[in-house]
Amino acid sequence: MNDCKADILGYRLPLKQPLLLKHTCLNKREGLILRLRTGDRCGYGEIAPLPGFSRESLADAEKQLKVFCWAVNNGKPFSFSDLENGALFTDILRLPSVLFGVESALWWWQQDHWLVSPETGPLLQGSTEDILHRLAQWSGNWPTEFKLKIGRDSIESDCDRINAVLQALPKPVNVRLDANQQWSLDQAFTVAASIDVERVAFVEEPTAHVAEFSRLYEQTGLRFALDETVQNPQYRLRPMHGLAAVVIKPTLVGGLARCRQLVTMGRSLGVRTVFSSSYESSIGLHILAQLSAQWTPEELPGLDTPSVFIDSLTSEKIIAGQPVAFNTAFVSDTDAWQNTIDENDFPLMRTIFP
Ligand code: OSB
Ligand code: MG
Repeated sequence: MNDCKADILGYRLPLKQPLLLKHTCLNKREGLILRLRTGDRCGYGEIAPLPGFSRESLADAEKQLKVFCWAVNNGKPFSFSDLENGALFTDILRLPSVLFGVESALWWWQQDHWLVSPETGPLLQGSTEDILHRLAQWSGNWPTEFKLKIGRDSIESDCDRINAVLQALPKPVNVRLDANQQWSLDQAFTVAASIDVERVAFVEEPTAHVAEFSRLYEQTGLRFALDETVQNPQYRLRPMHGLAAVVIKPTLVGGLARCRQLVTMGRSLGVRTVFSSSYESSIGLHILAQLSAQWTPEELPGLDTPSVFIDSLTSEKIIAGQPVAFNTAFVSDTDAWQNTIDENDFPLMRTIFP
C-alpha cells in the first residue's frame, strides 16, 4: 500500500459513575484513534489498553503507535497479505492493543459496506436490586442470553444473585456468568450445587487455574468459557471437556490474525466464539460489531458496554465514511486537556500525531 498517511487522535471519555474492574477503579476512559488515509479513503482503528486487564499502559501503546505512524508516513511499504498472515511490521508492532488498532484500521480501509449490526448480549451489572429492577421493567423481546457478573462478593451472595436473576427471566432465557477467575474450586462446586446449571450457558473463567475447569464440569455439569486464558498469545486452544465458548476481546487478545485463528479453532472444536468489548469508544465498538457480524454471524456478541459512558464519541459521520476534519471537529485546546477534569470538558479529543 503506497501513499498512505497516518494520524492519531487521543480521547478522554467521562463515565456515569466510577467503573469497578478487577484490581482497579476507573474514573475516566482514555484511548487513541488511528486514522489511515490514501486519497479519499480512510480506515480507523482504536487503541485503548484497559487498566487492570491490559499488560501495556496507554503511554506504551502511544509510543509504539507513533513509531508505526512515522514509518508509514515516511513511505515504509506494507501489504494486505502481511495483515492476513499476522506478519505486519513485526519489527514494530508487538503490544496487543496496538496490533488490534493498526490491523483493524487496515481492515476498515478495505471494507466496501457495513453489515447490519448484531444484537448484543445485555450485561447485568450493579447491585442485585438494580438488576432485578431492570429485568422487571424489560419490554419488548427477550434476548436468548444475559451476561451476569459475579465473583466479587461472598459465595452466598453469588448464589442468591444467580438464582434471583434466573427466577426473574422467562424459562427459555439463559445466563452467561463471569467469575473473572475469582472463585476457588471449592467455591465453584458450592455455587454449581446451588443453581440450575442447565440454565447457565457457561461461566467465564470460573477459577484462577484453567486446569481445574474440566473437573468442575465433570463433577457438576457447569460448562465454562475461556476469556483471560486466550489473552496469552502462547496459549493454544485444544479440546477440553465442558468447554462451551471462547470469549474474544480483540483489544486484549491483540490483532485480527490471532482473533481469526481463535474463531477457526473454536469452530473446529465445536465451541462458540463470542466477540466482546473492553470498554472501547463507539468507534472500537463499531469494529467489534462488524467483526462479529462477519465472522460469527450466529452469535450474540458481548458489546453492552456503552452504557457506562456519558458520551462515547460522536462517530456516526466517521462510520458513514463522510469526511471528518479531526482538527476542527474534535480537538480541544491543550489547557483543557491538561487541567483538572471537569464534567463539562468532556469528551475531550486532541491530536497526538503528527
Ligand atoms: O470480564 O469479560 C470481562 C469487559 C472488559 C474487561 C473484562 C470483561 C469485560 C466484559 C465485556 O464483561 C462485556 C461482555 O463480555 O459482555
Ligand atoms: Mg470475562
